[in-house]
Amino acid sequence: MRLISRWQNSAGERVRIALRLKDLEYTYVPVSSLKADDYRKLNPQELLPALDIGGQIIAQSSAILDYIEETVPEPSLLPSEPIARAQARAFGALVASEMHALTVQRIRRFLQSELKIDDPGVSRWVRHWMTLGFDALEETLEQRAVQWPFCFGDRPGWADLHLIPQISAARRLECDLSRYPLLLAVEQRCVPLDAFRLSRPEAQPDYPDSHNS
Ligand SMILES: N[C@@H](CCC(=O)N[C@@H](CS)C(=O)NCC(=O)O)C(=O)O
Repeated sequence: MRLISRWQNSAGERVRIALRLKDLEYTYVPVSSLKADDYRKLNPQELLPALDIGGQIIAQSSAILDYIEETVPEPSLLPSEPIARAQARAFGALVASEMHALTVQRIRRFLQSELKIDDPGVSRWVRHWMTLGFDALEETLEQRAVQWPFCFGDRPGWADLHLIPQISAARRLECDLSRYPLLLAVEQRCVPLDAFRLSRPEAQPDYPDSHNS
């Protein structure tokens, strides 16, 4: 399996974490090592990540995560109890569809360059969608039937692998996260774990040297 990604690719980080939680070996292929045309031929959506399984490409992190979960069911990324299972999926969907998709770099660029929205306006856009999302995520954790150490269980899974990259993205975009003690407590538990630590942007081979200085 080859995972085509980029160091600062939140959707790719979700997949990197999932692969490591399941102890699956994969080759990390920085998109910068491919010609733009070659990547477009592999993945017409041109977004990252893409999973290459012997020449067959799966795009979209949610589809990749489903594929991984279906083909390697154990250890499962999802709770076994159906309601908690659906809630973990809903938590991930909130992050991917209602937060990340609205604040990702190409959306911000479009607001700036096509709609001529100034920097404070773009920051306001980002903070709006991040705040709505994080408020709902925090309240979701408050309302859980059981106050597990991770989002939906005693070990990290689907919800956590969506949450952690989104928290990092929010910090890069200077969002205030101090109002989210439950989310930050989950982050504290995830960060030292190998699956999360080794999936961080700075642990990727294409992480630019300039960021180390
Ligand atoms: N819905 C997509 C989102 C993918 C996405 O927006 N990826 C961004 C980065 S997180 C991207 O490809 N940006 C272009 C780039 O990094 O070159 C998924 O979950 O895979």
